[in-house]
Amino acid sequence: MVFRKLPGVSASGMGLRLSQKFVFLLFLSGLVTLCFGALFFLPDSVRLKRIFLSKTEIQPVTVGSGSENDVREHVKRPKDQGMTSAKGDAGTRLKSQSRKPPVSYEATEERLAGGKAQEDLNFSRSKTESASEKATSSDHGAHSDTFSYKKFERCLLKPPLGRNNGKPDDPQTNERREKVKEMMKFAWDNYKLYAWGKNELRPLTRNGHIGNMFGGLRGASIVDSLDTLYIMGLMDEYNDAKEWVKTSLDLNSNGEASLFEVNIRYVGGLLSAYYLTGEELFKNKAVELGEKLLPAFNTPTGIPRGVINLGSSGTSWSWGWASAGSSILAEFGTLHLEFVHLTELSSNPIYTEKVMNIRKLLNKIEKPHGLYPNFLSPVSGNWVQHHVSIGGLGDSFYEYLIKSYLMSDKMDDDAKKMYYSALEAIEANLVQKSPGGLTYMAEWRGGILDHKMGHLACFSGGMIGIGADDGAPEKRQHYLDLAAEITNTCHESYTRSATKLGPEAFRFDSGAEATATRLSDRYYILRPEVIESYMYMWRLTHDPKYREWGWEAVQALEQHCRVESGFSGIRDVYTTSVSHDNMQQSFFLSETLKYLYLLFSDDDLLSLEDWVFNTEAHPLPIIRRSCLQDEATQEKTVSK
Ligand code: DMJ
Repeated sequence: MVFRKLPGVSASGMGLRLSQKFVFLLFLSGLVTLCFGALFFLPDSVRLKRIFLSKTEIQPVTVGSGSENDVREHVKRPKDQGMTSAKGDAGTRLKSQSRKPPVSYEATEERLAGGKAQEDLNFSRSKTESASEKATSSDHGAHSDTFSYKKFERCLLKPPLGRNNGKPDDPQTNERREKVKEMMKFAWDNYKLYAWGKNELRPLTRNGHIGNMFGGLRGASIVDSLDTLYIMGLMDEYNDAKEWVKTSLDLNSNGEASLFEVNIRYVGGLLSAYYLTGEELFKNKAVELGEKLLPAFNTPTGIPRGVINLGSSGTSWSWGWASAGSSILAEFGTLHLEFVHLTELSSNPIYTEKVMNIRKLLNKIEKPHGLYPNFLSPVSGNWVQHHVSIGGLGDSFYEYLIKSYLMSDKMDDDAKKMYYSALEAIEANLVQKSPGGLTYMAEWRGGILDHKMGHLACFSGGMIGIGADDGAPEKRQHYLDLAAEITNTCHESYTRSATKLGPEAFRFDSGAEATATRLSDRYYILRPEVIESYMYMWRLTHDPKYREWGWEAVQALEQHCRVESGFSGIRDVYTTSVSHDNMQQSFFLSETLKYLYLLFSDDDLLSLEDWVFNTEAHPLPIIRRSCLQDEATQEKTVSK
């Protein structure tokens, strides 16, 4: 084909010389390179990246070895990230008489003096990721009004701290309660002295531990302790903790964190602190942090991955050791309580939407023998392995089903159905009786039973107990009995050791009855689960043995775990010449000591009629939707 020369246009085109054309092209290509560079390297370019990259490139899946380390400890980080291991809540009172707080509510108000929330708190709607991710409140039962702390308070059946702060009449019980308070003060003072601002105290070496479970977040022991200090009336300590949160809790960390751990400890701790005190600071931090967790849900199924970068990139990974890039049941199944409250406080439905999506998938998927395996692919939404456990990797998923139901003021029927059918499957497949007559929960590996029970599984006594009232009426006593039997077995795992503290895992085979047979299972890291069950069983039955068992644990902790500068875990519960692990876990302050304190307190301190405890023992209030709406209506009528 012949091109005719256009009049007035030179042979070199647009009247440019060859060298000029070359310089122009060079400039153009430089400009293009610059634009693309900015697109890929600026921190906020993630959304644009999505246009160019496939999802998997944005959210790399780390395929790991599938080792079965306790997910709670998060010992292993994605191998290819080069990470090392880590252990691991005036105005006109409109309330009806029936809901009127008893006299000692003043005690609560005194505590809150100067720190109470305003009558109406204005919450800015949190950012959502994209328009498509926005959902209307009504889609998920989230209320659309801004949250009012006053309304919330009026909907409680009892003052949070009870009459007289839960002080028991019985002098001996009160003495024991005071002892636990002293332990908390001791643990806290040493943390403050040697590890302030770090995540945990190393009591032997008298320094702080940071670890890598919380990304760049710091002060895990502080956030985990806020509510414990507050309910114990350790107000100077609580105020120090609050001040630290205000001035030093930096949420703009760029590190890679466990979604589960950050949620249960930080989000849970901040939410509880807000609901107990009405300090807006805690609410704002909780919502801010909650927002940072959302990118973990950007997977094909909406099942979040276990590890998230808290920085602006929001990338997420699966644990390097989790089979085939899978997500862990106990991790993605332990977000519901906190996320529903994040929606409650922010009026942003996205949090509830995310966890309801998890619920939907789990409800639909086929379950082997009605059981929930521990590993699920966030990509395909299929189970990856058939390992089922009520201990590590599975545990708090079951706990959050029954607690979701209770926290919804018994409105969340799906949670209820899922909980009771899971419990039936557990009873049919996992619950065993030992030759010595001890009831235990075995683990299930594709149909084969492993006759082992982890310390972590000992929370199930309490869980089955609090769910006893809401299953089939004819099964109430059965569930209470089962709860008592499991709690008894866990107590046996303590009494059969030299230190009277329980091992990490105990077995029922090769002649063993509730004892550890492997050296590697003999340690005790200040875990709460056995004491947690004592506390629930005490509240449910008032059988004095539970308080006695709790006192045994206090004495054992004092004797074997208390060191000069704090409390430490021990490496072998079967020898009294103990070797300490040099770690005061933050859950010791958050859970172990709180459950002990509650065990020796009256039942109206954080009454189970008003509160559910998240899996890190942070109390979250039951959401009385009808009362809150009623209060809202009454308030509007009055202000007209
Ligand atoms: C805590 O962080 C939580 O209770 C979690 O659900 C499981 N275990 C540890 C303490 O053992």
